[in-house]
Amino acid sequence: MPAPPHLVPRPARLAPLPGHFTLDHGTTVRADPGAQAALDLLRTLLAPATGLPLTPAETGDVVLALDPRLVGAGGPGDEGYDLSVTPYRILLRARRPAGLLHGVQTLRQLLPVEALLGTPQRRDTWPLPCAEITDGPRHPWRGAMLDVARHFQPAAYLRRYVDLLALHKLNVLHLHLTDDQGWRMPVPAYPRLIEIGSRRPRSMAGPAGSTTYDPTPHEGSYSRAELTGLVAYAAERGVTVVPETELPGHTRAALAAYPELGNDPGARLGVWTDWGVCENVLGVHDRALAFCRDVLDEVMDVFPSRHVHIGGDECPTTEWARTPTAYDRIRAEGLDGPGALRAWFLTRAGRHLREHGRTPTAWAETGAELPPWFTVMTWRDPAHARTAARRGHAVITGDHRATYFDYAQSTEPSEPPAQPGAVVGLRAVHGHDPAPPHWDPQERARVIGAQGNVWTEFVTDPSHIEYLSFPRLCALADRTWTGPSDWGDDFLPRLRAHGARLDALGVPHRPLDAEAPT
Ligand code: TNX
Repeated sequence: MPAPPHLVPRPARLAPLPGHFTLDHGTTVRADPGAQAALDLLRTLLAPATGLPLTPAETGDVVLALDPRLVGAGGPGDEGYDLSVTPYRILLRARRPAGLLHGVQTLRQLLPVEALLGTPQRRDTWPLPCAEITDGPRHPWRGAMLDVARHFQPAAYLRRYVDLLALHKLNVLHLHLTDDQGWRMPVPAYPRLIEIGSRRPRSMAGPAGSTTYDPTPHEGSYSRAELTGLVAYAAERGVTVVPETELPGHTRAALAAYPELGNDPGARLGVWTDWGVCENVLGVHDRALAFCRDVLDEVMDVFPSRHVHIGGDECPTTEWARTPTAYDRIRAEGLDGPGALRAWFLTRAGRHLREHGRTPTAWAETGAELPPWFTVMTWRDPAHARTAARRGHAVITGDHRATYFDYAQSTEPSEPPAQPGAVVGLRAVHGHDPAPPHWDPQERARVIGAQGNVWTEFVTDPSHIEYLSFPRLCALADRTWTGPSDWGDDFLPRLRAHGARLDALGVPHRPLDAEAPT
């Protein structure tokens, strides 16, 4: 039997077969009506390098078919597919369109690596090794978070990032749209969120390169059309864009625009130029609650995702402690204490989302502080994921020691600027198990997946985002799509071969031979 092709993520089941199928200018295709989107994607992806017309014909050499009765396609939900490559035919089948989109990415990885280049190649034939593949994901949530609040990235770049996620069968782009240092999404009733909140002034506090603040002025925001366009672009690639607007902390940019939303209506707060945790937070009053609803209404209008993220992390209570009426309000509801006030806020906002059929999603500070109908992302401590699962939450793990891609990938001095305080090596990502086997089966079942988080305090440009993301996202994709793999015998050799694909796509990444095989 031939050696298996090196794919990332590794398919659930792959049987290599002798021989090749060869795509050329005469190759015909047939797509079911429900498979048209997958065919469009295949054409779009292959066009720049191959120029292949993939002409439609009743008896296609390449067949893309939707088959709701398909039982072979592995994995939960809607994302599995079956792919059969023989010398005479390629047959890609799935129960749902999302599975076909993943199958297209597998086809793309089976082709010679030049197929991923962005310019026409002098090659008439494009062979793929024969194989039978039955594939599907282990976890339904396989994501990456990009913080576009600390440093804005243009919408065109987000499309490229979506392309890179889709190549790896990652299916969620979580956009961190607001924070103390910038508000990036327009909300029609609050124009100053952009006029003021999207512009970070020059900081006079000290030198460039500081790890506690950034002296450089910075600004940027998306138009509604850019965001809806991104949502559609991502959907065509099987990626859901999940928006996050932070509440009730990490809101200094909003408070700079509308001080009356905070705890001191007379305050003159600029957009924050420091990094870290800002003590200015939303006030406990009806104006702030109305603001949350208005923001979330616009968010729901622009983003159709089932999950809507409302932040919730790191909310200092300093200001609330100085405002006697803050606690009066929750005590009247039988609640008390700093944690209760934050939960009170999130619960209000969460109920609003629920009434509109969405699933409220938030960062977990302990895993035990929110109503169980929240989907939570754990980040501080791996133990929080189990606490949250025991309470009945759907859980996405984002443990900072394994999935925070703003930390450096090694201690080598050649690493680009990164969040100080920890190192998240490739091996930590590879070894991250979102739902460890020693947990109870019900607890494990509540873990819906994991995501890599690219916070951007120290990241200004796309090439830096990509260097931090790769190859760590490859390991995350392998872990969340396929499950554990042998580091030295399986993962590393596949990753090294996959490096040629990253290079063809012009993705800056940490060198792949830097990792020791044992
Ligand atoms: C913690 S994780 C944060 C972010 C920072 C990040 C830096 C989380 C929910 N909050 O605001 O950017 O650490 O690593």
